[in-house]
Amino acid sequence: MTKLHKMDTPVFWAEGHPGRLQRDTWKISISGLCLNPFDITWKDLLKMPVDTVNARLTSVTRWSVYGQWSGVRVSRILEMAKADKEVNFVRFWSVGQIYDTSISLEVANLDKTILAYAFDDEYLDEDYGGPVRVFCPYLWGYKSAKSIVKIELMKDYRKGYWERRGYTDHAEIEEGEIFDINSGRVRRIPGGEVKDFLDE
Ligand SMILES: Nc1nc2c(c(=O)[nH]1)N[C@H]1C(S)=C(S)[C@@H](COP(=O)(O)O)O[C@H]1N2
Ligand SMILES: [Mo]
Repeated sequence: MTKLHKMDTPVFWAEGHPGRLQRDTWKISISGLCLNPFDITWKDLLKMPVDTVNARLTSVTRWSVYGQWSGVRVSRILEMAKADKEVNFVRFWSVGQIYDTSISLEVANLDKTILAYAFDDEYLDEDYGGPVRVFCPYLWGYKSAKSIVKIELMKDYRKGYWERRGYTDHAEIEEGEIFDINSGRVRRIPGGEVKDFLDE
């Protein structure tokens, strides 16, 4: 059992659980408005410098989990793709390509926005978006698409799975109460990336 399981972190698969996925043959295609579209494999990702982020995944359904996420910064991938000047949004597609979500290029390029493959030094399993998922602590969790197979560079915004169903396009984390998985307590968050609690 991984740490995320032990802490009883919710497992969200709105489109249905994908079942077993193979790390060794995992491949993410980077396409859209760029000079150098390419595929990146699990092995390629592991050869890149490791970017480690100590931060929280916080769901609009009012829970938040803290830990050490590691992987590769999305900005490194965008640099390799040589994005065109007109790119404004980055769209992430999950396995099966039913679930997608997009973030602004600006947020995609922030340091803590990563393609994550591990949590607290354990590889992510399928429940939590392995082999590779987006981890973006700045925004509500629905922007952190799991089990990524495709990254698309776009000029114009497209609503994703949850945005079409009414969640905001910007996904800014709002002040209010959340259940903190790490402490097992309900706590108040200030809004924006969750770093501290208001009741500390
Ligand atoms: N493919 C896919 N990615 C997804 C989701 C989903 O339903 N399917 N749910 C999102 C939401 S709403 C949240 S809060 C987080 C939850 O991550 P977890 O299931 O690993 O806890 O994943 C996000 N990524
Ligand atoms: Mo969520």
